[in-house]
Amino acid sequence: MQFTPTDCLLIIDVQNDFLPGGALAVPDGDQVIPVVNRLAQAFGRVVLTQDWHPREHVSFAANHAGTQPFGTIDLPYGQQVLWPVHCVQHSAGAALADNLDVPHAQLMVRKGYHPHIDSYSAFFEADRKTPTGLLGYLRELEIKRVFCVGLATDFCVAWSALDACAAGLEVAVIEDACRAIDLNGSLAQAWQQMMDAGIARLQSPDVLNTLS
Ligand code: VGL
Ligand code: ZN
Repeated sequence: MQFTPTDCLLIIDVQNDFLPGGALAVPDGDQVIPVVNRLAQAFGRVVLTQDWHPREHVSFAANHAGTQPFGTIDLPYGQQVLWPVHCVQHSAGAALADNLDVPHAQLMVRKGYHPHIDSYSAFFEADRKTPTGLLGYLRELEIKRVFCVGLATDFCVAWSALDACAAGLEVAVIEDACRAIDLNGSLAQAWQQMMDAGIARLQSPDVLNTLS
């Protein structure tokens, strides 16, 4: 695969709280790091996202009396999964993984900072209307193709990939550079939605071995 200046690697939420031992640990989440580092070397354009919640965030079970993490509640914008407190602004858990090695990343998009709306997607908050600004950035730089990697496959990666696709970008998800939470079948459902949307499901060796 030939990378061009119109390609972008989008590295989603590779943050301490999503790694083993973190507040919302994704199983084997740390295993994406060497894969992401290797992939990143092949891209000139790299964008990072950072889940970045205020302590009073609506997605935290701890902020809704009588609820438990991994349950759901209905909010004005739809159903919201309740999570353990995670990625609190300025906390160590919100920091990017120490061994993530992408010095050439140009932009970091923070998301989920509004107290009353979650934002799995790097493009739009959970109301599906409020933009983060990432689409405008990519459009101004004439990016045509986005490769999504990171955590978690079935939440922030899938929602970002689906929004990028709906915005008219060509989208691939590099499966072995992602790990999933897999809550009540969410991983299979996410792949089904991504396949239906025409998103490419790639493996990192396919991507890297074909580099010139
Ligand atoms: C994520 C749940 C809550 C993710 C973020 O990065 O996939 N999942 N916040
Ligand atoms: Zn979150």
